[in-house]
Amino acid sequence: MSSKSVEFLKQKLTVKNFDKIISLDNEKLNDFLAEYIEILNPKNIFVCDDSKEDADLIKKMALETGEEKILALKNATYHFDGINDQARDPEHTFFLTDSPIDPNIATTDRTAGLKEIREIMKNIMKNSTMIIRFFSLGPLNCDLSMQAVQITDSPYVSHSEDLLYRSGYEQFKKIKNKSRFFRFVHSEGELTESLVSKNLDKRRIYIDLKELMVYSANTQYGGNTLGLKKLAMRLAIKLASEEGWLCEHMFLMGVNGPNARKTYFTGAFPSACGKTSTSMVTGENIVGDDIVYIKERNGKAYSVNVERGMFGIIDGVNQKDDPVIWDVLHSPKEIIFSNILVGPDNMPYWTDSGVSIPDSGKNFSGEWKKGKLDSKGKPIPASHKNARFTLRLDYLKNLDNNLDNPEGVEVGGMIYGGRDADTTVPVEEAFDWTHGIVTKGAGIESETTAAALGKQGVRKFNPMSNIEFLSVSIGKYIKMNIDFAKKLVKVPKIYSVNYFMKDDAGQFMSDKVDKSVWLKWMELRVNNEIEAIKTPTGFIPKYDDLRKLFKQVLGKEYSKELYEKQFSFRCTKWIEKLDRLEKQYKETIPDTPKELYDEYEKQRKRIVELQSKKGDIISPFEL
Ligand code: SPV
Ligand code: MN
Repeated sequence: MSSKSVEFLKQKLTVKNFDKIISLDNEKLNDFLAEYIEILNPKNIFVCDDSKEDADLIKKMALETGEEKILALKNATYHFDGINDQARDPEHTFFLTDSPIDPNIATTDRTAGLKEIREIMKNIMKNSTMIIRFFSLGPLNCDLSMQAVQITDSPYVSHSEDLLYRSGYEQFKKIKNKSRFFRFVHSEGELTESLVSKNLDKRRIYIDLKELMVYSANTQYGGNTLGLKKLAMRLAIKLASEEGWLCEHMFLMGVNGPNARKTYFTGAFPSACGKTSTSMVTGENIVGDDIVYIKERNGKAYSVNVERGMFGIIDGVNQKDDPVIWDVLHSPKEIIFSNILVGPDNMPYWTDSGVSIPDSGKNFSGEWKKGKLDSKGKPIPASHKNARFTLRLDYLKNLDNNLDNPEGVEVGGMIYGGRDADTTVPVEEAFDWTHGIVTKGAGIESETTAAALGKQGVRKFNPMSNIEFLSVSIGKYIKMNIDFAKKLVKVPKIYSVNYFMKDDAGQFMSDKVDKSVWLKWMELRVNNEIEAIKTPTGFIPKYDDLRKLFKQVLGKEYSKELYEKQFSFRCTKWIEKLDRLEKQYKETIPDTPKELYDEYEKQRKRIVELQSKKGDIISPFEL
């Protein structure tokens, strides 16, 4: 096959592009490119290396095709996805497998799926330019990183990936196992006059685990198209399960402790539940906000940010709560705004920014005026709830200096968050690793949000916030998390946080900025500097420690009353949570590890015992 592939590539590529491919000296790559050039049949082909010149060409293409347009903000552009292409599309995202993975994971027959997607993709690039580009997932020259190649006909996708990922053309030459790399094929398909994907009925995202390859067609939204993001994540989880490491839907950040100490935390939160804003908190250092690889080295857990940029939700970003992002979004930096409102002044606007929004402009629905209705008669918001900003992390003044460290950073703690109005306290430490993984990680339930198509506000179980991206069965995935610590001498501590607890009047009990205090508390705990109170579900802060931290970190008085409200133990609510989770695991996850049921049973016993002694809702002062 290979010499034939080389011949074919020679015919199809310009001398310069051909040389770029041949210099990579990778037969599998040659065969892959030859096969897909034949199927996709592009009008032009452009092979992009690590040079600034090539990256600039992609940006120019995005403007020339009109997929991105300039704003009145220097260096920033905007892009719209179609009105029905605003989020990840779980209904058309499938793993191609011959045998099912798990009742909760959508699969489709591999042979039929491949046939279908190849038909959909046949000649799909006949009027466009194919961009071939290489990336490194994770720092360069790092044993945790993975290499990848992306084919796309969308300069917007390629430009976004340029901001979000480390360019990896030269790294690709250094791959040791020449067949171990990820491959992504994307086409936005035919576009409408407004330059959005037209054939949404043929929108497909197909993941082929056997070949470590992903196909995505007739869509533009980043979560469906940026191969390196959630598509690569699914491939990585599979590979990690075979090789004994972890790929998690987690931020990575350094929390600054006393005497210039820094402790690194990873954090898993379902989409739109405060993950990005936690990783960006004032006074701490962000390494990444979405995806990490974690690996054991010398008995310790090391982690890297797979990305080097952010594809963040812009809805609600305001000057007071998100000062660092706010500054960048208003500075002459290379930023792509997507699905925001473009006002008559050609500036970007979004909901809940603290700035008043113009009554008219352009948005994902076309020309927009306040009161405009969609086809179902519902008002179209000025900016979409899932509108995003795409930018490089090195624009941020709170960026950690270890982002590109090929060693990664040592993980001190892991945090699991959710969106829970009535059960779990703002912050709590697990008793140990296994307890943490099964009750906190595998116990995440969250109200659904706008990051995926479908109904919002429904409580859904979401182990490690990773359920949408799992490529191995949930039981196996939980087990691989449990087992990971067996290799460790120094085991990270595990925490849960919940920013969404409401009081009887339906008001949130904590302030957005309070997360800083919870982080500082966890930092002190990881380093064994303070004591805590034991509850049936873990360790919670002592009032005096929090009072001091609120004063130090936020200059706030923290009252005993608020502490009591926030940290009271709610027996019935917790028993109900355990009931729901146990039912879920028993009924839908046949390979749930025994450790999970054992921990749930012990937890239940502890709660029932406490309830019989002290009643249903117990003040932390009585624990
Ligand atoms: C998320 O929704 O978790 C994101 C954005 O990080 S997406 O790329 O759509 O997955
Ligand atoms: Mn995410």
